[in-house]
Amino acid sequence: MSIEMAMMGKASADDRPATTCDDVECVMARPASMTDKLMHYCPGCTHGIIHRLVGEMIDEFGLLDHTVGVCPVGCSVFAYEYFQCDAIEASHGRAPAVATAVKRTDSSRFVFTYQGDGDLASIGMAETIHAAARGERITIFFVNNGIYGMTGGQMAPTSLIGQKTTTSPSGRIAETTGMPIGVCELLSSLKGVAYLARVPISSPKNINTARKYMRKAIRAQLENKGLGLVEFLSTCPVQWAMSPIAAMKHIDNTVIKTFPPGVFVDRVDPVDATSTPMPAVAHTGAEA
Ligand SMILES: Cc1ncc(C[n+]2csc(CCOP(=O)(O)OP(=O)(O)O)c2C)c(N)n1
Ligand code: SF4
Ligand SMILES: [Mg+2]
Repeated sequence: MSIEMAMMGKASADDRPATTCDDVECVMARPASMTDKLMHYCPGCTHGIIHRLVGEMIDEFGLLDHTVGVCPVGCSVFAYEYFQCDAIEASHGRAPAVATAVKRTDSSRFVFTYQGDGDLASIGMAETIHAAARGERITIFFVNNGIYGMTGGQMAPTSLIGQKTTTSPSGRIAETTGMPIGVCELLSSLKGVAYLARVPISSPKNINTARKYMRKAIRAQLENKGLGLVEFLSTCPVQWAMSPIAAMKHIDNTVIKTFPPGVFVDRVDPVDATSTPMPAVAHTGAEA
């Protein structure tokens, strides 16, 4: 079945798991594209929220039978356990290369990668840039929590100046370790990118904005326009040594100063179809 046909047969509420509560109205259920496996993430970690958003999107576009997820190394290494779709585990940083192979082998598949910042912006930077430059028809969900969560809180390319990590115990210093890498800023000059946006996962309003951005990034692939990437400004309360609530506030009060949210590239719905490439301007992330 083609992706177009799959999209016509969108998953409905009837496809969702039945609730066990007969005497209450079910207003929210697990997306049909997700398993009932208990997640292993720490309290306050936004990986779980982003997983749910991915599941919602697969349901919304009716893509479950056509999706291949490419999972990373990092805290989300077991992401394949949480989705009902087919999935492949890539070596650290290699997810865009694996996704390229899957998509080129069977272009009827919807192919996404789910990657942390150590995975995507450090060891996998070459794969990321070249997949974007080639305009691969893949969708990347990029979880920027500013740290190597899984391996004990080492500095990532996205760690903030002054951020204390296990490899920068006095705080990151620009003179010796450089400035944080803005992945959206970096990729926005590449013509193969069809959609690029960054959103904080810090409030229900911003999560709604994330849904809007994810729809566009998915359409970039389904409409054969190029690579789509959404960067999620995410928490790691454990390695940041913060409470879950303080970690959320930290995103809004501090992280967004280094990583301004917004849409960087939109060739999916260009404002002016005759003006390509789109200027790489970050709009405010406050728009809903
Ligand atoms: C080739 C290779 N180098 C290093 C590692 C060790 N390693 C595993 S996860 C990880 C960091 C993951 O950080 P990130 O991608 O930001 O994910 P997070 O845990 O923060 O979600 C590292 C360095 C590895 N598994 N393979
Ligand atoms: S170490 Fe950080 S990124 Fe990993 S699961 Fe815990 S809170 Fe999430
Ligand atoms: Mg990380």
